[in-house]
Amino acid sequence: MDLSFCTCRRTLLMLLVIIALASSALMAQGWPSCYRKIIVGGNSHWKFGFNYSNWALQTGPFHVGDTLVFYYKPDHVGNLTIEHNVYLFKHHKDFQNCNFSTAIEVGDPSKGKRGFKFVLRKPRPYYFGCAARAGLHCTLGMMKFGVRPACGGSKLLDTVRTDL
Ligand SMILES: [Cu+2]
Repeated sequence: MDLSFCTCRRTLLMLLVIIALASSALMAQGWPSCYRKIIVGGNSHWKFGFNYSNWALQTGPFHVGDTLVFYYKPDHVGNLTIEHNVYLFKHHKDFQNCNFSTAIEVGDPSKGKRGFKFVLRKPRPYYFGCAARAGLHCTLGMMKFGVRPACGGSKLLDTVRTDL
C-alpha cells in the first residue's frame, strides 16, 4: 500500500517535470503558430529602387522566430547583367552609410531564385543591404532595411526606424 502510493507520487512528479520542461521550451522559442514567413518587399521582391525602410515600418512588428524570404534574380540592363545579394551589417553606422567593409554576405546572387531565407533568431537589430555595384544598390537603390524582432511573439519593440 505504502509502496504503490510512493510510486504513484513519483510518476506524478515526473509528469509535472516533463510538463514544466516542455512549456518552458515553448516559452523560450515563442509559440510556433505565431511565426511569420515574410516576403521582403512583398510582391516587389528584392529589387533596385523600392523603399525597403518604409516597407519594414509598414510590415512590422517582427518577432523572434519569423523568417524573412528574399526573392531576387539578376537584372538585365542593355547587355549588362546586374546581380543582387543580401548582406548583414555589423554596425548601425555602416548600415546608415552603406559601408559594406565589415558586412557579411548571407545571401549570394544565386540564392534569390528559390527565395533566400533568413530566420530572425534573436531579439536584436538586424541590418540588411544589397552590396551590388559598390553599394549603389544600397544608397541610390534603397536596398536596405533594419528590423528588431521582439521576444516571444509579444508586444515590446517595433521595427527599427531606418529612415533616420
Ligand atoms: Cu541589388
